[in-house]
Amino acid sequence: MPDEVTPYADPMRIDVVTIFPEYLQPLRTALLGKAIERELLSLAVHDLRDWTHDVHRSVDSAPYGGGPGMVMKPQVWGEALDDVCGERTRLIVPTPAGEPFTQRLAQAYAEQEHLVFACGRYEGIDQRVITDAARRMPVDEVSIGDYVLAGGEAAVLVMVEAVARLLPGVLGNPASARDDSFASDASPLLEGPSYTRPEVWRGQEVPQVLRSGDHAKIARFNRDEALRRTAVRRPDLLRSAGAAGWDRRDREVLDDVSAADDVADSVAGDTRGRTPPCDSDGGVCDT
Ligand code: JAH
Repeated sequence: MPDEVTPYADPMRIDVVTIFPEYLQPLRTALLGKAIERELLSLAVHDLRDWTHDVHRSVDSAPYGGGPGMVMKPQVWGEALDDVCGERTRLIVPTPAGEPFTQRLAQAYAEQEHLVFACGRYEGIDQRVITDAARRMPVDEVSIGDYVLAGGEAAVLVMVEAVARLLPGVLGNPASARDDSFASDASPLLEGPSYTRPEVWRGQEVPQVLRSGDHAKIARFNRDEALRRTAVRRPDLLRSAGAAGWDRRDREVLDDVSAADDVADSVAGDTRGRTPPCDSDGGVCDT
């Protein structure tokens, strides 16, 4: 009979190699902490400097070809990965030059037995480390977005959280993971807004339809809001969805957003469905 410390299956194993092991401690908090406690996931964080041999425990050196910054040494990383990786490892290296991390990739990772994350710092890791590891195991260089961090650690926090919540038994309610806006089979729209009690808060009412109990109307309202929000914030998602799946009402809502957009193009100060900025003088005009 399953109880709270009985795993659903063999727990996934995650190893992280970093020069800042304490940076990964948040992974033992909240949902992930509970998953580890319940043995749905086992996590080990390693200090890369444990694989150095010199008195200075040095992990970096100047780049061939010149240029700013330092590059992480291949010998130290090579030995670390030899020890930490196994027969069934998938190695993940966060880098701004990587393939985009998406919900699809999170789902693929959630099906693996063993993930190893290698956190670079400085200008990154000597490329031969990645090439060498790829002789023995699948290796992904992955980016969580188009910005530069000081190292891969924060990206690992993001990816491990995205993966862990997909593991069987981790979420209280298994429907929550399925219904996410980026779940592979869901319609590729952003989620619309959510509301809870009270009905009126600081002068703002919860939309009447959500209190009507008319489930068909509520579903249509939620879809309209999702379409509008996606058109304004992520028009790229609508283009990749393709018009094939739109019903008549979808097209009305989307035409409406583009019509509003055309008007807005000629009006100063328009916010086009984005949240308007706060009006610090309370709307009083000084002219
Ligand atoms: C920066 C090593 N896609 C976000 C991201 C991921 C990793 C890094 N930067 C941004 C990074 C310096 C060294 C990795």
